[in-house]
Order: sequence, then structure tokens, then C-alpha cells
Amino acid sequence: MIYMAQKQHRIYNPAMECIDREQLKKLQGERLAATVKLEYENVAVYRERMDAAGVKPEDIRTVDDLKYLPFMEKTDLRDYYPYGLMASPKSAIVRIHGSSGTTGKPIVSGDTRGDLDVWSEMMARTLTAAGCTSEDIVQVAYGFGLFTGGFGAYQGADRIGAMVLPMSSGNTQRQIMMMKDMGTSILCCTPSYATYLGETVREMGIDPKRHLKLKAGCFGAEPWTEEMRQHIEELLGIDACDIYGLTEIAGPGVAFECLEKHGMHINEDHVIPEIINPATGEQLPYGTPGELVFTTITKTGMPMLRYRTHDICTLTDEKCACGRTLVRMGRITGRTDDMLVIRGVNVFPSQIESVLVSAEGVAPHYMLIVDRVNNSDTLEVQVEMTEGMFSDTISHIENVRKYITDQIKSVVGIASKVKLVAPKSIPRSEGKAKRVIDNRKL
Ligand code: DLL
Repeated sequence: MIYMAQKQHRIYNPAMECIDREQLKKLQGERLAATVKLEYENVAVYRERMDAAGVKPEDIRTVDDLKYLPFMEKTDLRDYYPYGLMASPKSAIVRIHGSSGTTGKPIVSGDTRGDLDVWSEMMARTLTAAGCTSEDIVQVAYGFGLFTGGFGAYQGADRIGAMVLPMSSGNTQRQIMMMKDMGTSILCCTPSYATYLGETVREMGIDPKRHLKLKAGCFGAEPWTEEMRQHIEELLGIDACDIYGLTEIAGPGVAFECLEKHGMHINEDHVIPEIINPATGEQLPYGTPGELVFTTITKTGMPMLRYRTHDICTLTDEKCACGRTLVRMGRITGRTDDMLVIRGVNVFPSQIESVLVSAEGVAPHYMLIVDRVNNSDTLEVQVEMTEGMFSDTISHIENVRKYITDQIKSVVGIASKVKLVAPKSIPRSEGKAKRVIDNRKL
């Protein structure tokens, strides 16, 4: 908040970001109709679903017709992995990105050259909204790889013509050295890593106002709070903006905050958002919390029609002081499924369960305890030993514990603290088992 005094709103593409809403609706209708046709003609499973629902491509002409289309789910990406949902021939796909899934196989999405172009534009808008210009130096500390964070931020900064430092994540001392030497002005990483960087900067005796040139950051990929925003802003002396996205829809840049820092503008000329009641699938009005659903209307590699994100938030079309007319989504307040986002990594309890059932001497009774210590997420896995194991030697128990820890790291991709507990010590529940205690205050 303290940095708002210097606020100057920059807009990358005013023609689209400040578009008249009636005109936008018309454009969305045209793009939606073309996407539905593409999907119907090229993706067998989607055609079957539309046929089963009695919907023909010609029936979908405006945004109001969206409600007649069937939903798509993360399970569809698993079931039709890797190419089954692509609407363009493989030769037209120029990039694959992905995120982790329950089976250890990633959820993948394929982009055509045109899709990458749209994504770059969305990220250029995102960075511009945080104050980035061609004069800036953008340090990208999101991971580069199948994860969309690194490449997305790189492409947006490149589109603007800024100077890019593609650092990828980790190696904190080196990040800070480069930040100082190169004069980084915009930082892109997860909010938890921004906090860690900020705290390390302070521990190293670096005064951001005197020794660094940082002015803003675009932080996302995991849920965070207003308190975390304030903490990061004070540690690094910057404006900290929230950015949202998901692999299936494009990656980061689906929605972004302007310097008003009051919700994320959704790039509605490329994606149509809906909020639905997760139990009934019925559309909900602006202002009502529910599950966020996206339809891509310019993608041709792997378009998504009514994709259920399972993220819970609200939408608002209230006017924003920045001048953009694009609707805003509030912070993600939870999920409708059991996916956890721990240090930016998507974790399903079933992934951990698959490791536990493969280990000797432990029972399938476990509890995951997620917490946030010093602004970094922690995961503790408590699992019951069998009676036989409980009376075994300490060194054997320790070997099993180490095996489970290593397996979780390799299957899920994050470090955890594994505790083998006494038989029958984990509380049993009568209905659905409660396997997760999330102590993070979100
Ligand atoms: O996390 C894309 C991304 C990269 C977004 C960098 C922002 C910055 P996935 O790995 O597919 O993609 O994970 C998508 O992460 O459904 C949300 O549950 C969560 N998520 C992403 N951004 C935010 C955010 C990237 N700003 C899943 N706030 C989504 C809360 C977020 N949750």
C-alpha cells in the first residue's frame, strides 16, 4: 500500500484491455463459435459429448450459449494424455507444457505458434500492468521447464522489449548477486520465494532502497494473502502484484493485477470466465463465490471449453480506477477438490498415498499436515506403522522412513518431513477420511 503514491497505470493493449463491453461480448461470441467448431471437428471425445448432449456447433453463437456446452475436467487431460485433446495436427504444435498429476504423469497442453503469441501478449499485459516497460530488467525466478512460469514470464518481458534475466528458481545467493549487479527492476517468482529472497536480502545487510533497483514483482502460481503482500512489499520495497494462470488454459497471465491491487483482470478477449456452483454446475452471478471455469476462445493447439479449474473465487465487473474494462477475479480462497498447492507445486494426497502403499511395514492410515513456517510451506507426512514394524529395530524403521521420504520427493517433487507413528494413533473418521490438515491461513 505504501508504494501506491507513485502509482502510474500503464496499459499494454488499451484497445482490448479497455474495450467497450458490448463490443467485447460480440467478439467473444464470434471467437467462441469458431473454437467450438474447431473442437467439434477435430477432437473426437468432445464431438461425442456434444452429440450426447444434443448440441451442434451451430447452436453456439453468443456467450449466453456457453451454458449448453459440456464441461471439461482435469481427468479428461489424464484420460486422453498425451495428444487426445489436441485440435491441431502434431506438426502445428510447437511447444508442450505440463504440471504434475496424480499418477506421476504430467497434465500436458500443446501450443501452436499462434497460441504462444497469444500467451506472450497476455504476459506482456501482465508485466505492463505492474509497471514494466522496455527500459526494465526482468528477473525470472520461476522455474523453466514443463512448468509454465519461467517461459511465460520470459515471453511477456521479451514481447515488451525489456531485458530478461532467465534465472529459473533456486540458488538464492546467486539470484541476489545478479539482482544487485544487473540492476533488476522487476521480479517474477512465487510469492513464497519472493518472501525468502526478501528475507535473505535483509539478512545479507542489503538495503533494497539503496543497493537494489527493484520496483515491482509479479507473483503467483500459489495462493497467498494480503499479509504476505505487505510483508514482501516492505522487505523488498516494491509493488507486489498477484498473477494467475494454469497450464491447461495458457500458463501465467490468464489474469493479472494492476497497481490498484484489487483483484486480477481477466484477459477476456482470449478466455471467457464463468463462476459455477460446483455441486450443480449452474452459473452464478458476479459477486457470488463459486468454482472458476474457463473457455479459451483463441487457442487452436488444445482449446478448452468450460474447463473446471476447481479454484474458488468471485468475479466482479465493478469499474477499476486503472481504466481497464476487463472483469476481475478475487484471490483464490480454496479448491473444490483435494489438490494442494505446496511451494508452488500441485500435490494430490493420492500421489502420497501411492508411495505409502508401496512401502513395507506401514498401514494405509496417514495424515498430511501442511503449514507455513517463516513464510515457506512445509509438509509433514504422518503414517502408521504395522504392529510388526512397531516392534522392529530403530535402524530398520529409520530405513523405511528414509525410503518414504525419498520416494515422495521423487514422485511428488517436494521435500517433506515423514513421521512413522504408532499403530492406530491416527484418528479414524466415520464418513470421508480426513487426510489433510492445512494450517496455512489463507
Ligand atoms: O501455476 C501457472 C502460473 C505460473 C501462474 C506462474 C502464475 C505464475 P499450474 O502449475 O498448472 O500453473 O497450476 C495452476 O495453481 O489452478 C491454482 O490452483 C494455482 N494458482 C496459480 N496462480 C495462483 C494465484 C501455474 N495467483 C494452479 N493464486 C491453479 C492462487 C494460484 N492460486
